[in-house]
Amino acid sequence: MIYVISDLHGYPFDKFLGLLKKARFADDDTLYILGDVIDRGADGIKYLQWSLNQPNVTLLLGNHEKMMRECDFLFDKNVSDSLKDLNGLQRINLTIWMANGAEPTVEGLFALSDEERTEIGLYLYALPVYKRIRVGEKEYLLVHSGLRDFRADKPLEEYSTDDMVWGRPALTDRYYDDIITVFGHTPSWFFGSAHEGKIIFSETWIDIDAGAASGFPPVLLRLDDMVQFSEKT
Ligand SMILES: [Mn+2]
Repeated sequence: MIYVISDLHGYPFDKFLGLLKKARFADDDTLYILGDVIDRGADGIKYLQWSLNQPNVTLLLGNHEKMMRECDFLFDKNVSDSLKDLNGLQRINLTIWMANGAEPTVEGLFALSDEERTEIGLYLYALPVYKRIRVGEKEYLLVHSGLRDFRADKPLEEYSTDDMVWGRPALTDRYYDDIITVFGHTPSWFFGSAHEGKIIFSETWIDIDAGAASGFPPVLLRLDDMVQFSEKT
């Protein structure tokens, strides 16, 4: 079975494990987390440390992991001990990330050993930006934000990383006719209060960001049969 979830944003890690248990997620199942495990909530670093050790869990790059990566100077103990040494671009990158809820992630990072911090730094650079998968008869494209400036005839390699992690689709947008695009990043409440806390299924895409960053429980979706799991179900 293939499961997808997105935008956990530091959602309590024990609750997340409870969700997997509820779904009877097993070693021969696969979970794709579509980015943004860190920031806003407290447990972001726990997701990074956990997922990098799970052979059947793939974390895709989200814009928050990308911001963290752009602050990789924080992984250098000497720099983190003396933030005054940061150059202009490093200060800008850190300011952007902090303005996007990075405080608990930065605190978590400083609490790690040098080895643990290095391991996470290398992991961030290895995160894939998108995945093409097949589940049963259906083709899926998994990507954090959907595709900015989408054109059906444009090869995926031509989208920049930012097009894939910072896009902001409209409810009326259409992607591929023969591939279902699954993304997060835009919480479903953004498309109107009727969608609050729920996954949105359109004809060509599925938005699985139920809004954990805004207090709505995340929803785990099983692609094989479209069964949903959350705190309530
Ligand atoms: Mn995002």
